[in-house]
Amino acid sequence: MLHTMRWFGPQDPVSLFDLRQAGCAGVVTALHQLPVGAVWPEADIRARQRLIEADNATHAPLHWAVVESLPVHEAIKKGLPARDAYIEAYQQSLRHLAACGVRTVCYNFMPMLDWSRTDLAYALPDGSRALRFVWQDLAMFDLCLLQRPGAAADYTPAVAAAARRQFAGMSADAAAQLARTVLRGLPGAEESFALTGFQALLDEYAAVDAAALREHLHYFLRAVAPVAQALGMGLAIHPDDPPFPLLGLPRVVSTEADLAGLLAACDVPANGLTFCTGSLGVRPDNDLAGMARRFGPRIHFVHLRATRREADPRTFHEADHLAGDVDMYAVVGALVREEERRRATSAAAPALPMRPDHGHQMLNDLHQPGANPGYSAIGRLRGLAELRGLEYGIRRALAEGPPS
Ligand code: DNO
Ligand code: MN
Repeated sequence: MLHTMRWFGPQDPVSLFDLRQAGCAGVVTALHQLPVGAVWPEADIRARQRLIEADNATHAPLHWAVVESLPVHEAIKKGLPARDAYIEAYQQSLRHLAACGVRTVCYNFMPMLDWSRTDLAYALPDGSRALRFVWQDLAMFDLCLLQRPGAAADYTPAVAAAARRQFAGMSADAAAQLARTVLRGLPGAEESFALTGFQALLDEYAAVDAAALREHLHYFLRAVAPVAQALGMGLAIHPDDPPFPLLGLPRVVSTEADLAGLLAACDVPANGLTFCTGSLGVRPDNDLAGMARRFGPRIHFVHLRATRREADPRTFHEADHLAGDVDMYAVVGALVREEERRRATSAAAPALPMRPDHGHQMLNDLHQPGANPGYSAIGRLRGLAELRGLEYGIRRALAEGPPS
């Protein structure tokens, strides 16, 4: 696989040399400075490429392997009349990226919120810190802070009662922190919100149920995937994170059936997946290794990360890369076999780009505030090192049989 990490651009406290030293050959980045919906000018894409390649003559070479993300405008998700202009802009950005040789594009189709957590510094037994999602904390935000009409129907009476009790004993600071964590938008999310006015934005989705959102996704795919196909690109939709509806907003990229449906909606190889094990793995009904096998040819990009489900329903934290609920041995095995299948078809088939999705805050990074939650250097370096070792072992065992 092509080993990559996400880089948030010149503002990222993690440097391109950090990525090199972690063993990356590819960089995953986006033009975060441009507003959602704008055409990405070719000159801006080339400028970012020059930054990435600036030290290539004298050091281990890096290249821009994957765009994450080319964000989809809310008008497209809502199916508004303005969507066609935004779709044209999207197609134009794809043309510009292809002209620069950047051919893999990750995006997601989650309404309003990108990935969501309720705790960004959950202490693990070894003293490192992880991202965590606690369903009862989301209920507390929803019922007590946002006070969304109709919210009570989304929680069991027991969860709702426990959330209200917990909220009654909570300090104003802790409540404000929870609201910031849910609304601020995590790294890579292009939008963040304030509590005031948030309900009005949610109301704009009142008419968009899961069936409508799915229809809007398929409409988008039928418009952009053929363009990507003609340009020799791979579009890679990122699954919902977490893979269930939040705050009354529908989510339609959560299950194997969802993925099969969106691939069938425009059945060209360019219409493909970001196979994010951490997102999909939160649902016990997602058979990850089987999905990696069944969707193999349509996987254009891989996020490897393990989540650990906790006792309370829908609650999980990000575990060590090889130690969560995800059977990483089986998943990486399926992906290595998929890569070999591609190479058998064409010797020039490019390596499948993968990144260690997130990592824990650990070692020196615990004392260095400022890194993006989930995206500090050392935890991701550890994750990548473990995953590279796993991949190496699987490859040798496949080629040579087990060691004697
Ligand atoms: C979560 C992360 C997300 C992801 C975006 C893709 O698993 O990988 O930030 O990058 O949702 O659009
Ligand atoms: Mn991911």
